[in-house]
Amino acid sequence: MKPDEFERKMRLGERFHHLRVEEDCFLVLRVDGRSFSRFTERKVEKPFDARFHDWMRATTEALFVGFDGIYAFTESDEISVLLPQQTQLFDREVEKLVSLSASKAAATFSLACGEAVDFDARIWVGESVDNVLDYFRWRQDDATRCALNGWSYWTLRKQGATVAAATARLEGLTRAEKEALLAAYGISFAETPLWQQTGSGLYWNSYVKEGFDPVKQVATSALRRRLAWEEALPSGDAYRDFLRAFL
Ligand SMILES: Nc1nc2c(ncn2[C@@H]2O[C@H](COP(=O)(O)OP(=O)(O)OP(=O)(O)O)[C@@H](O)[C@H]2O)c(=O)[nH]1
Ligand SMILES: [Mg+2]
Repeated sequence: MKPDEFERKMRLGERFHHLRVEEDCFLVLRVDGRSFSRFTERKVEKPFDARFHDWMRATTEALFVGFDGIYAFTESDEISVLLPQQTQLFDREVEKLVSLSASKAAATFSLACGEAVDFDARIWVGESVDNVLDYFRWRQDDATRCALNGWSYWTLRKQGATVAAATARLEGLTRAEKEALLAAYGISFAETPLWQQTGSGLYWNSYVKEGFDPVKQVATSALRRRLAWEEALPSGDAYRDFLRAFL
């Protein structure tokens, strides 16, 4: 077999390499820590740990900058990064976007926490601004649900309940019932830190940098951007209004 023919035949096995995200669609990369229930149980404070949150923030920043995002959101062990609608990053190739975002997240988090961890990654595709607003509302709802579950579960465990007993006690409880359970132990869910309840957002903040040109002896000004965190995100419709500014 000629070398060219052999090369072509072998390339046929790279079946998914031609997959690309359609043009004009919004693209969100979402990474999620692998087996972090075990990792966090062994390594960090329950139900939430500020150090763990710092590691997630460092990972979010690395992804946001590395993939040139326009907005990023993190809650629990997951991160979503919204890319510009017209991004041509990696030619919009699915394999590149997924593998490199997982590897960037794993490398950054591992260096931050001092232990090797894994992240999985996926792509969410949205066709309209409304779609994207719904996406982030969806992930924020997940943050609230996970925070309430985490607080309820670890409150019971800290009172001496076994894994099975705490899980069984929470099975089928509504949101209001879980909040009532916490209240019975003197915890007001509404007063827990907002970054736990509604997640944290990262975006670019533009500002004017004033300077002085010593050659021309004139004052100068340049538009610069810096990273800005919002740790007290609004929720519901107010969150949609907040997000519209980035779209
Ligand atoms: N103790 C503690 N746990 C946290 C914190 N943030 C997230 N977690 C835990 O991280 C886990 C994330 O959930 P999942 O992603 O569904 O679980 P997972 O074990 O990572 O499973 P896979 O993602 O499917 O691999 C939950 O068990 C959370 O309670 C934190 O600040 N402290
Ligand atoms: Mg996970």
